[in-house]
This record gives sequence, structure tokens and C-alpha cells, in this order.
Amino acid sequence: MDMKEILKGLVENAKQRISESENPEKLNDVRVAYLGKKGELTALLKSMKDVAPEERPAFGQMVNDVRKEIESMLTDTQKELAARMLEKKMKTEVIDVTLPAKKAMIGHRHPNTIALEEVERIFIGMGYEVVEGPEVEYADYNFTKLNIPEDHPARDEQDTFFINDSILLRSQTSPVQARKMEEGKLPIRMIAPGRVFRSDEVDATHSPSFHQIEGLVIDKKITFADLKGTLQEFARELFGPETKTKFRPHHFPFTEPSAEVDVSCFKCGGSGCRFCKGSGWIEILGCGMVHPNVLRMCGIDPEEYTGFAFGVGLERIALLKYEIDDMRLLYENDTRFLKQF
Ligand code: 2NM
Repeated sequence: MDMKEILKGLVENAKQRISESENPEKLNDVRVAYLGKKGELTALLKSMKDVAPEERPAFGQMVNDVRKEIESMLTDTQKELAARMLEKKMKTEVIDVTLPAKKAMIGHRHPNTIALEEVERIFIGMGYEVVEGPEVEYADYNFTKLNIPEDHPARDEQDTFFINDSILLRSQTSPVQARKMEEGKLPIRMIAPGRVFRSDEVDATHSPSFHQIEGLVIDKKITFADLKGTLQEFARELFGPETKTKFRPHHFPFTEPSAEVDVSCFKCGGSGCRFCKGSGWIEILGCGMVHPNVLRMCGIDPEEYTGFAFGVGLERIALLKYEIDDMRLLYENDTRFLKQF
């Protein structure tokens, strides 16, 4: 058979098969069948040895032309198929740009932080500055300068985490106040919020690490009346304008006189309920007039200056305000709990 006829038939066949390929995979099969290593054109080239030497250049030329023709048909069809598939994809995968976007998960402040910022807001509003200090502290600042003598039970290794004889994890934030008094810039109106440490077993109301906010005011002629007015105002802002306060005599080594402060129950208004355990009152803080020994040890003349101080537990405020019955919930960071606030 004439070689021209064979090649013509081959091209016709290829054309037919290419036009029937409805996807790139089928098209590739055709490419392999004709142009591949074991393809029909390759086989023809291999049969060159059977062709008379003088006809070989013309034969080679024809096979090459056919190869080019098939290659160009394949390329065109490939482009066509790609365009058709893209068009189909565009029709089926319509993006509705009016759909609401996926919401990103954004966390929020921890109830402790919410309570802290509320307390800070109240005192900043009364002209106080917020001061921080080290969590690892000298026993001198944590105890001695605060009139807590060597034999005081608070110094017991059972209660305080000592690093060595003279360094410990602060058991209160009052050392921050002692440091501030030592700086000697008077008057002072400050709160010292922060983490404190005590060797307590974990239960619903105790943790070896919790947070305190202590306050200090030092100026000339500061009296217990200033203390009462300030804490009364604080209680009203924190728990509502109807809140009453009750000052019960107490003892702290660093203040004299000292008191514990109860607020009227913000749940029942004072008549007694489950929340205040029937008493109508809820204990929230300790306070007193700064002991002259403390002033003296921190370089302030108690004849010229007086002051008051107080301390509140941050967790206690958070538990009360958000009606949480177990302090451990504040530390577990279970988002099912946290996201409620
Ligand atoms: C309290 C209760 C009473 C207090 C005393 C001082 C300082 F530094 F001035 F001596 N800072 N904080 C204090 C007084 C703390 O916590 C229940």
C-alpha cells in the first residue's frame, strides 16, 4: 500500500479519536497511542529500514509532518477541553459573595481580668495610680517592714513559699506599697494588684496562687473617716448604689486600728438568702490605718503623715460578682465555663 495512503488513514483515525476525547485523560491516551514510545508513528519510523534508501528522506519528512499535524490537533483540543472545563466549573461553582463570612473565634477577657479592670476603674476614678511589683520578694519587704515580727505565724514555712531565708514568693501585695513608701514621694494614692502565693490546699475557696488588690493612701491628716468613705464608695460602685457597709474590728499586724468590711448582700438586699448564708452580709475586704511602725520602717514620719490601707481578694470579687461557686473554675480554663462571662 502506498505510504501516503497509510499516513492519511492514520491522520484520519487520530483526528476521529481526538474529537471523541471528552476529557484530558482520554486525550492523553490518544497522544500515547500515536506519538508514544510504542505508538503508531514511532512504529512507522522504526520500519524505515524496509524503505529503499533513496526514499528514506521523503518518508522521514512525511512521518514528521504527520507527527506535527497530530501534535497540533492534540494541543488545540487540549486547550479547547481546558476552556470548556473552566466554563463548566464557573457555572457550577458559583460563589455567593453575599453569604456571611465564617466567624473567627475570638476569645474574651477572663472573669478575673474583668473584675480586676472594674476595681481598677473605680480607684483610678478616685485618683489612684496602679502600681506593680515583683512576685519574688525579699522577706524584708513582705514581712519585716510591714510590722510582721520574726515569730508571727504568717512567716511559718507551712504558710509561705520560701526561696531561701531572705527571699520568698510574696504572700500579699503590700510589699509593693512598702517599696512605694520608701521612694519617699508623698502623698501616695495607689492600688497594687497582682499574684500572691500561700501554701494552701486547693479547694472551692483556696488556691496556693491567687490575686490580691491592695490599696494605700498616705497624706497629712488622713483619718479612719477617709477610709470608711472610700471603701463605702468602692462597695457602692462595685455592687450597686444601695450597698451598705459594716466595719467589724479585726487585727492585722500592719494596721492599727484594723477592720474587716462586710457589704449588704446584693442578692437579697440584706434580708438574708442562700447567697449570704442567711446573714444579709458578705465579707469582702480587710483594712485599717497604717501602723506607725510600718510608716517609720518605710521612711515616713508618723507624726507628720498618716494613712489607710486595704486588701481585697480578686477571686473573691469575681466569684461574688459572677455568682461562681467554686474558685477552681477560674483556673481550669475550660472554655465552656469561660465563654459565659
Ligand atoms: C489588708 C488589710 C489591711 C495593707 C497594709 C499595707 C501597707 F503596706 F500599707 F502596710 N498594704 N496593705 C493591708 C491592710 C492589707 O489586706 C487584707
